[in-house]
Amino acid sequence: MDSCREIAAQMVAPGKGVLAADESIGTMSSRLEKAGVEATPENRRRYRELLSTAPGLADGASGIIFCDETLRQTFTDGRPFAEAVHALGILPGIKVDTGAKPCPGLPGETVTEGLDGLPGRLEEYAEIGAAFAKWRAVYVIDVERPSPGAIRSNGNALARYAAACQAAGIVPIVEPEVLMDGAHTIERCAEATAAVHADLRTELELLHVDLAGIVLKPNMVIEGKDAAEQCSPEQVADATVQVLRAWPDELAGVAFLSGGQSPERATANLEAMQRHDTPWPLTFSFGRALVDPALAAWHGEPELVEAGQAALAERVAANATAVRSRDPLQPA
Ligand code: 5MM
Repeated sequence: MDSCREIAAQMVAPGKGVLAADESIGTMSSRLEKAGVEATPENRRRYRELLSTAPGLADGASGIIFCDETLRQTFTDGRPFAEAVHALGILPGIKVDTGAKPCPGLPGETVTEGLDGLPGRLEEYAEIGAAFAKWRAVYVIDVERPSPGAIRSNGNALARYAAACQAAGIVPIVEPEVLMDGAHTIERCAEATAAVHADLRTELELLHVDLAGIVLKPNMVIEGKDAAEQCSPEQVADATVQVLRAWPDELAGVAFLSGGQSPERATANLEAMQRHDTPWPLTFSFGRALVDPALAAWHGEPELVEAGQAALAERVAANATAVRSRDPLQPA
């Protein structure tokens, strides 16, 4: 348990965030194809190696989340991904959920699956070298949703996952994502996110999950992507921190997902959060807001690997700088 606390603290150390490169095979394949790259296991491997070996990545990234396929692949030089990123000073993590699936009894809502056999899988991932894991629950907003059933089903699954991870000595990233889909207001997002978090805290407590040994990965509290007006970074930061204040001080840290925001907006919102005095660090665990520019710059061309890496390094550095602005000991 103590090792979970130490690793969680490393993951959210000042000036550091986590790169989410754990797209499932289906998601990664469609993103590659959209970028004009053939969706093969080798191209998915090349892309993850490009990301992992971006020069200076360890300056701003404490960890990288991979999916099962990547964790079983190797760098071009034959070293397994976990071993190779460890050597770069970066913690390897593994997405262990098997996806958000339609929830029986709750049309239009999902429950994330993957609990069957989880303790055995975690044992194997620990042997392969994973330091932390990730599980993402997904909640939609509309007039009647997220429903109490979806909130409770997903909260319980997140807690069971987190408890299993800590028993295996692996830090759980606990990701309750309230989607930006829709035209809802920031106030409605705050209401839904608060309800999701309240249930999640109860479920985590019931299963004796040590909050000092988890990293919470929530959505920012923000208007829906089809809303008429976009909120300012200050409005997003105020609303987000207000919802997060219900979490106890012992929580190791908060690492936000980007949720479909532009890379620049996600960074500006993260930067605005730093002006709030909170008992836990507020950092990033972005996927698209870090990797989209890299994929666009690379688009599968061997001679553009450096351009892709430069695009990733630029986004990681921007977010690391934003996060560093809260620490008076670090230059902003
Ligand atoms: C990288 O995307 C992750 C996995 O997605 P799928 O299993 O659906 O392919 C995803 O969980 C990601 O870690 C989070 O949603 C954060 O990513 P964004 O892009 O929202 O920052």
